[in-house]
Amino acid sequence: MNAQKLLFVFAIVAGTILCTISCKPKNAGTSVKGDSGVKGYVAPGQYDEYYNFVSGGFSGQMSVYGLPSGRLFRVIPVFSVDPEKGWGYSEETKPMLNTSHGFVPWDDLHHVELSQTTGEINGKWAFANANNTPRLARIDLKTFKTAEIIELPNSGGNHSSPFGTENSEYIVAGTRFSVPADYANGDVPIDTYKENFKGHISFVSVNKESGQMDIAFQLKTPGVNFDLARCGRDKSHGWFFFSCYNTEQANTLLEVNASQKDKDFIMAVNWKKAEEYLKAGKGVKQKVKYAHNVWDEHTHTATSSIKNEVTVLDVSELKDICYMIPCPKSPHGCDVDPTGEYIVGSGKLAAVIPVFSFDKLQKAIANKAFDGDFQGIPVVKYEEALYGEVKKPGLGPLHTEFDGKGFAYTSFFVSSEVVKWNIKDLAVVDRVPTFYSVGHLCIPGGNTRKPSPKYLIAYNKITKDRYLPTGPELTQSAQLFDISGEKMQMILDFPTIGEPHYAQAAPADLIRNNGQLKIYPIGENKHPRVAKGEGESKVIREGNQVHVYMTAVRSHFAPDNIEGVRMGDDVYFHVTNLEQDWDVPHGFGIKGANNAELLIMPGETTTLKWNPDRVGIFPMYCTDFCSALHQEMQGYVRVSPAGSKTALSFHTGKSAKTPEKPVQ
Ligand code: K7E
Ligand code: CUA
Repeated sequence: MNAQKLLFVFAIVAGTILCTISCKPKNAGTSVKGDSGVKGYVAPGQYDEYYNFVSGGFSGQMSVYGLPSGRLFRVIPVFSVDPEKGWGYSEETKPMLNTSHGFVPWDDLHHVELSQTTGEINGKWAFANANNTPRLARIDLKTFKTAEIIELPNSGGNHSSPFGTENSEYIVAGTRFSVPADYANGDVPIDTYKENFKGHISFVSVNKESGQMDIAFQLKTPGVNFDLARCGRDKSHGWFFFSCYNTEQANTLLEVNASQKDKDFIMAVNWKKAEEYLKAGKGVKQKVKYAHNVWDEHTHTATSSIKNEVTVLDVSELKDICYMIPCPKSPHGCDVDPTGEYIVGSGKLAAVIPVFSFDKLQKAIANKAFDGDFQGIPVVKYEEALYGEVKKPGLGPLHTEFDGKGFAYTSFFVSSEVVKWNIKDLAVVDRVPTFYSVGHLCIPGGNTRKPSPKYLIAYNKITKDRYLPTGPELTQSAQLFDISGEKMQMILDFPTIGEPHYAQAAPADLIRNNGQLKIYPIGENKHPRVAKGEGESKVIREGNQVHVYMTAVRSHFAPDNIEGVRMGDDVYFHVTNLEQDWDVPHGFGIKGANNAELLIMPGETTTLKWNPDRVGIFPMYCTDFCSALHQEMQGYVRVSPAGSKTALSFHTGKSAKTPEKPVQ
């Protein structure tokens, strides 16, 4: 079938499916059968079994749910500003969103990767990708805060990311858009894609103790679109597998032009070999520019530095790093089973799911069973790497997870279903509908050596008739299935934040016992503008900057009356929360601030910058209901005209006419 015909058939099938789901299916309301909903029930006061870390898509954030309840615990701000928590608004957090393009307050977060040791989740960190302005984030699971963000040079659309190796030696990030490298001349005609557009894959090292990231090296590849990736594990540890589409190297109307070939590729990368070349000095240092932003737990402050160099290995020159495995037809998901032997490619437009064998691939490479090359990269013969094909699995396969009991579960976007199949004989053994158009799946540990095969969650793009409508946009959703038996059984359905793509889950105890931080000890607060007690609170003027060293404790601020601020001043409220009890944040907001609130954790100092825009009295108050007298936790700032003689004064509890503290 030629490509156009196939696309046409695809469109008809997709159309038919959309028609059928536009009216409420007869059994949609009863898809949770009998008492199966009880399995998802977590009684009030009971803890969930798993933490579920879910990507927020175009919200740019990561959300944390409990499983099996589906209760939302927290939205962790990552790549987007979050006024609720002051993320990207406070002076301390602004540097986290710095890039070589300046402050970028939004991104598109698709994938979550939990750190691993010997192929098992270790509960330390969660990594996430920014698609739009290519970045990687590391979230510290002790604090549930974004601890680090590193920008990726030479990249566009950081989609094939972040995928980790078995010991989180590297978090790997492949570019979706190939583009002229940052170190090459980018002012070229767009239709010179084939010559001038290159792919770059970043291997970002992760310090085992601190988690600190660093771009160890990049692989320069021919221009294609890298879509998704997985590391090899166990026997295939040392390898990485990337799905590629647009191997046609089209630069316009990809819908048609990137669907020409019957097979695109899965690129197999021998990263241990790449490490050898790196050691042997085969890397070329290239001039680039990227931001590296790090959060300091002692100062509660981020710093951003711009780096200028990256080491690049060219895979068309260094012959034995990369191999192309043909894979039908615009593959999206690329997943490796818990044994490391089977590599599953999910061609969005393919009628089969090819399963490749790592052992066969190694033999094929040793025997040079190649079908020529793709711009210098050997193309392994399809049959020589193929273990077998899952026949007629469904329409539009996207992503596969594993249960560690010999079964794979693949999502089908077009036919809206999850299909369970046997990895050995490739027979489909079960299928269940999702409502509707499922993207990623998650089984806790489903990408590790040891999955826990109890639940599977499907993340759906379209919910149509499932929930109360909310204007032109309807919520996306997650659906929970019990997979402990032979047949999958839906037990819960809940809406999600933003658009969920990939998610991972970890046993609750693993995260709870990772040394979770409950408070920041005030004695260890190294913030340069901390006030460690009310006696240290003060207001000082440095030229046109006014620095307020403010403390917050139930239920007042010190100081809570400030006079002598003038038009044209930059006022910095450095608020230290003196509380040392778990879960007693205070908030801080002031009228007219072109900014957000602060939400200050116990023991922490956080800064809000404010430029008063008019003369008068400005109320400020605590935004987080902290005590019975929370509503009394408030104060005033008096703003006088520029050049006013009003002396700087401040206090809590005494008359403004007699400042209790000397003016500095
Ligand atoms: Cu399939 Cu961006 Cu992982 Cu979404 S991607 S579904
Ligand atoms: Cu402090 Cu409300």
